[in-house]
This record gives sequence, C-alpha cells and structure tokens, in this order.
Amino acid sequence: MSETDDLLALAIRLAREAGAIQRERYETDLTIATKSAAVDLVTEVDHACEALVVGAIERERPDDAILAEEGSGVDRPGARHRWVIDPLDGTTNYAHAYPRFCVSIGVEREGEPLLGVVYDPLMDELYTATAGGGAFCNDRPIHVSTETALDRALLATGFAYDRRKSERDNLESFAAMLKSARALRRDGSAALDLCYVAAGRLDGYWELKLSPWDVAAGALIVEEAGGRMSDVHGGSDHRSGRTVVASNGALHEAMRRVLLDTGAAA
Ligand code: 2AM
Ligand code: CA
Repeated sequence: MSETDDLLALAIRLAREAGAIQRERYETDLTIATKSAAVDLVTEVDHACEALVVGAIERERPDDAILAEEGSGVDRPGARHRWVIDPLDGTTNYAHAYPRFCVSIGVEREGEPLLGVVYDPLMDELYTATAGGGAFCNDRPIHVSTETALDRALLATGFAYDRRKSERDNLESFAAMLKSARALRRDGSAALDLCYVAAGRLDGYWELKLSPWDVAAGALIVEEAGGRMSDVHGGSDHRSGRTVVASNGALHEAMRRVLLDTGAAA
C-alpha cells in the first residue's frame, strides 16, 4: 500500500469510530456549553470525538501536524502532513437531535489537499476523495450535477454564529439567491453540504466565515467529483473558510456574481 492509501485507511477508520460515538450518544442527555456566542455550541460529544481522532493520530502518526476545531491538535511547523479535523460538524443540529451532522477529516501534504473523508453516521454514508483519484460515496464514484441554469438550481448556505452582532450576516445574499435559484436549503453542516454538491444532490453551496476544518475534506471531495471551489473572488482563499463558493462548475460564475453584488466580499 502507498503512504496515501495508509493515510486514507486511517482517516476512514477514525471517521467511522467517531461517527459511532455520535450515533451512540445521539438523542441522549448532553452537556452543552457555548463558545464564541450564545448560539455557538459545543457538546461533550464534540470533545469525545476529537479526543478519539487526535489521540489515534498522535499515536500512529507522531510526526504529523494536527489542526482540530476544539483545540487539541498539535502544530508541528515543517511537518510533511497536516490533519485538519472537525470532530462533529453540525453541532447545533446534534444538540437538537436534528439528524444532520458528520465527522470531517482532511489531510494535506506539503500544504496541498491530499485526501478528504466525511462520514454521516445516521445515513451511514462515507464520502472520500484523494487528490487526482476521484470522489466516492460508500465506494461508488460520485459526480456533481449538470445543471447550467441558476433558476433551476437547488442551493444551500448557512449563517455565522456572529449573526446577531455582525452586519456581514449573509442575509442580502440569501434574499438575492432565494429570488434567483429554484430553492434554497439551510441544513447546518457545512461539510455535508459540500458532499451533497459533490454527489449532485445540491447544485451549489456558499457560506461566509467558516474555518479550515469545515472545508478541508469537503472541498477536495467537490473538486474530485468534478465541481469547482473558490472564494467569492474566484481565488483559493476558500481553504481558510472566510468565503466559500462550491458548485458544479457550470453555475459558479453566476453564483459569484450574485454574491459579489450583495456584499458577500469581506
Ligand atoms: P460546526 O457545527 O462544526 O460549528 C452551520 O452553518 C455550519 O457552519 C456548521 O457546519 C458549522 O460547523 C459551520 N460553521 C463554522 N464556523 C461557523 C461560524 N462562525 N458560524 C456559524 N457556523 C459555522
Ligand atoms: Ca465542529
């Protein structure tokens, strides 16, 4: 097996193990705390999943760097590989027993996306991609949609945790897209939204103010499924999460135009 195969196998194993924790503790009594804002939640399950994933990587790949949302990762400047982890993407959904959340694990090699794994434990859907190797859901190849008209497109987005205080709240863009597209969804898990673009269930997705762990895996899965990822200006700053536009490619410029016209640029 190549090193990439080894890394992929480890990422898949850890995503499934963290997903099993999420499945077991779903709809149970949870301890819920808040982070940056009253609407920014974290549960004991976020921490348990992160401890499992980070602990295993530390044991099995002690030279690799790790960036993980809840802060237990280890920054190792100069490391050849970096893991970028959201242990539970869709925490608000999870805390409300709304069945849409996942584990997201990306790996970079020398700063470039190498592989992505996203696992939805309730649907038992495992999305995977490797750079140049295509994208899969449960080992079946997936592809973005072929829709070319924004007015027939199904799009998704989300709203940031600072929306009660910030004027950059995505509402003007949301209103404009609602008028332009066939329909919009707001389902609360950025990584799964990206996988749905990759699988052709959604034609496009955008969001502002995300973080690297929300997009590290999903962005590669979209690109390997034939889609396009960019920031709102068409560049590659989507990897920071500041502005994220994902599409089947055909709709990308139309989406960016609406977003630029409605103040989505930082
Ligand atoms: P989380 O559940 O891991 O916090 C909600 O729109 C989606 O965006 C979720 O996937 C959520 O991830 C993610 N997200 C990341 N940063 C966010 C932010 N600043 N505000 C709101 N959602 C954010
Ligand atoms: Ca999270």
